[in-house]
Amino acid sequence: MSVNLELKQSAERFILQCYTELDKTSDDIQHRIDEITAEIMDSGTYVHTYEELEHGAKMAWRNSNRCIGRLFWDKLRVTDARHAETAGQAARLLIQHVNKATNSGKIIPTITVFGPKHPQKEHLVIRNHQLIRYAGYEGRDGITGDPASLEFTSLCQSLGWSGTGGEYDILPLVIQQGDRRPAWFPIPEESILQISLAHPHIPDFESMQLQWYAVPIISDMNLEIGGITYPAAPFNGWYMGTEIGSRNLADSFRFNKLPVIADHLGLDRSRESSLWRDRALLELNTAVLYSFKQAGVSIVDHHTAAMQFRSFEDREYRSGRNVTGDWSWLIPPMSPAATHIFHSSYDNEMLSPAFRYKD
Ligand code: HEM
Ligand code: NRG
Repeated sequence: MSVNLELKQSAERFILQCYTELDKTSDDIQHRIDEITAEIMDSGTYVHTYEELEHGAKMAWRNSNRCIGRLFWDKLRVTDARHAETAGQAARLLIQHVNKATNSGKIIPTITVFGPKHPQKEHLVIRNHQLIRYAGYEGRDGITGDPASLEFTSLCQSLGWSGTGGEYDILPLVIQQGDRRPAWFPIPEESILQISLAHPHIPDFESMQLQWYAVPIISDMNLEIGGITYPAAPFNGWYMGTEIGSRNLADSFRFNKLPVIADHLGLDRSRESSLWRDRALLELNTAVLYSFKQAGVSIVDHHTAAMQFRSFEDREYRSGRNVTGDWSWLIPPMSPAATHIFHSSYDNEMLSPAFRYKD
């Protein structure tokens, strides 16, 4: 078989950078590149060692231009799930991911990597956007739950799943092996840590019955390392408060909670210039941070996150690496100009290894 040149070059570039960062000798590097070249000639692809998978996944996080949380890239916990073949085996490993990453609230940044795309073998795909997410239902009097989940919720229902029709129904895991019909698996209730929102000063904030889950676990991106694509590699860190308080619960096309919060606060919604939206946003974000803290669940506010991102930038430059970033995603959706990121500019070149959207 002739060698796949593009794959060989991607592999070489990755091994050189990875092994250099891991302080390997030039002999080690040459030996590994020769080995991979022979393997690609023989089989059309190559298999990462655990060490390469682990460091490659960390590099992909470090290269995530849209992520403000990258200071901790070297602390990622990498679980090798390349042995999983069936949807059932994958579901077990995903529930284990949820449990171990949640860690009773002291969240551990974790990635579980399933088998790569392969010229001869079928691979697994996770159909969920995040492992834990709320369903969305379209009814006669509007949408209940998360409007962002309408399409995926319909898929789940077409597979035989049904929820309660409530505002905060947890969706099942949906896993597809090759071209087969996707299989669904409920996540055990006791595995899903959720936080009811209360406010440190506003009486009866709880009566609005707002809540969110503890751990965001993105499950619909490809992880690419050295030319090898891992189509199922869910990862998590912890939340930045604004993701919940300024977007998920606040966006008019998501849970749209600002009007009901403003009414609870007794604000004047008859004119925009009362800034009722901004006041409601501030109290909602306060409640998110306060409630997660009270529950002992890891979360970061946007000012601290921006300061951590500045430390990341400093440390990367000291290590001789350039920092790439996507300004429009890095700025927090609340008081962006109060962070240094707003006043900086970033090169949005996409480096490899990387997390990439699927087609
Ligand atoms: C995006 C924070 C961990 C990879 C983001 C965003 C935030 C964030 C605020 C923007 C999300 C949005 O606007 O929707 C954090 C925090 C972490 C963390 C506080 C705590 C440790 C991680 C980890 C990985 C990662 C562990 C991967 C190993 C990414 C990627 C995106 C992203 C790929 C872009 C997602 C997309 O394009 O939809 N992160 N992150 N992050 N983060 Fe992180
Ligand atoms: N905005 C999304 C989550 C995107 C990723 N955010 C993180 N990632 N914090 C949401 O559910 O609000 N992470 O890996 O920690």
